[in-house]
Amino acid sequence: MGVRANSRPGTRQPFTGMRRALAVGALSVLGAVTAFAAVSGPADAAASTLGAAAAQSGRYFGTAISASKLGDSQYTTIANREFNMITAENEMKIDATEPNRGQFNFTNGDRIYNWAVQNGKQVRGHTLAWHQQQPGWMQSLSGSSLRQAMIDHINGVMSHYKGKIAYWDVVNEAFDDSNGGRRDSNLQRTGNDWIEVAFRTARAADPAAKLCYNDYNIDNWSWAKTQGVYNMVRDFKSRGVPIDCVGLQSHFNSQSAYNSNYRTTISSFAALGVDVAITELDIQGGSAQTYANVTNDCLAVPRCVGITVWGVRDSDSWLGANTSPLLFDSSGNKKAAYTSVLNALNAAPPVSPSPSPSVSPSQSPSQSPSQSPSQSPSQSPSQSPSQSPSAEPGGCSATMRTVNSWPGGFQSEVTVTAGSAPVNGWTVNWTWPGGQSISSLWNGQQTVSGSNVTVRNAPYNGSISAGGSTTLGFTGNGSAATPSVTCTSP
Ligand code: 9MR
Repeated sequence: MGVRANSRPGTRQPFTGMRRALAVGALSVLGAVTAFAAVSGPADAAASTLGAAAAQSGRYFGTAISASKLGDSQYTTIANREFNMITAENEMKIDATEPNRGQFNFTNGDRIYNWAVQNGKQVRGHTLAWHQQQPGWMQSLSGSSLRQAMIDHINGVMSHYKGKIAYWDVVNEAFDDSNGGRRDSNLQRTGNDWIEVAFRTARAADPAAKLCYNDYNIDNWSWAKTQGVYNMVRDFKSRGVPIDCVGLQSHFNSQSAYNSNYRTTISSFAALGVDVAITELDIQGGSAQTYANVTNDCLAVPRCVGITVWGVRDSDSWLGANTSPLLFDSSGNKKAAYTSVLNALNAAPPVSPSPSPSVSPSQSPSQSPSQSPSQSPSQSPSQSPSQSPSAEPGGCSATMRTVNSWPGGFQSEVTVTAGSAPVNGWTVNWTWPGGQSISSLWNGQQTVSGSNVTVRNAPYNGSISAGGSTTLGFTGNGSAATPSVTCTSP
């Protein structure tokens, strides 16, 4: 059973509850959601806050925020200084946002959202479809009416925040704790396709948000639950179900301990063509070494886009202050774990601005899981993206790369880059060499004429700043190919 939405943070379930966690996300292409990768500097200019230090390698460092604490100046001072990604701890959950069917309430969600953006931070949305923290009316539904209620809820919340959320935890904690299959729940009993329906609904509701699956106990690569989620993500990518990211909640404790195969887990998910985020990190006992290990594992994988800790001070944690799980003590002092995370972030090599890190074979799992995925990163991404002629000043250029491929299909990404002047509207064009076709495309509007494909910007990503870039993606039928892409702008 779950802890209700109105539970106090310290109110927690027995152990299974302690092992719950949440999701991750990715950087939106929206202007409102800018990539941290733009921040870079000399490698030896150590940053003095977590957010600035993470930004040096194009990542974010976030925290969960509780609306009830926004009046606590020690809390907001630390949060504002250190973090640049914000997750509402409870205020965007189902019971908070739709307490009565069809009546949405965004009062507290908006308080957190507004505090975040007014302080220059991005926001992760948490969470749209979950077996817990459902309002009473939803708990009593089943079958097609519950399915419809889930769809309506996703549409209602995502339309309110349309274009404003970098990553949405679309589905949270849908897998069983031990057997690698789905968790039984009222949502699961509406049919096994409920998760993909949630993702398709979410993509249509806000194409700019990166859509994440979020869960706890999927950190250890050898665990059946990890493999279950991995197989679902692989299946979704192969069938064009829109999923952009996986969130490893990463609530670590003695029974769900950090394992050195964590890096393998992160790189294996990334190799499927999704971003990975650490979404609810806390470590009972607060080991500085374990915090450093977690940070270094994320830094080792280009598509590990950021880390969120699940609270600011120990006294803010759902686990209770006596477990010492976070980076600041209950008086707001930096702990040894804080220093180890900051040092690890500062030691990471800076990256050049790149909104869409590519996946390289070096990210392939170096360890075999005990339950080896049936299909592993033999679907390696293309290392030679196509090049288009260099852009004239004021124009644009575009490249295509293969993100993933499988027998009879593939997934690709096109990066559109502005020249030395901003671009307001763009069109890219290419010709398929061998009968390929697009099955699903996002972040653009396509027109197909035989083997020729033209994609115009979507309503929300036509404006690119000088030297900046944006991406569109698609899944295709046939053999992966990277034809040259031309780009024009008015
Ligand atoms: O920290 C949240 C706590 O305040 C709530 O009472 C609880 C209700 O279920 O949810 C906690 O956050 C959870 C998150 O939403 C999902 N993963 C596990 C987190 C800790 O339980």
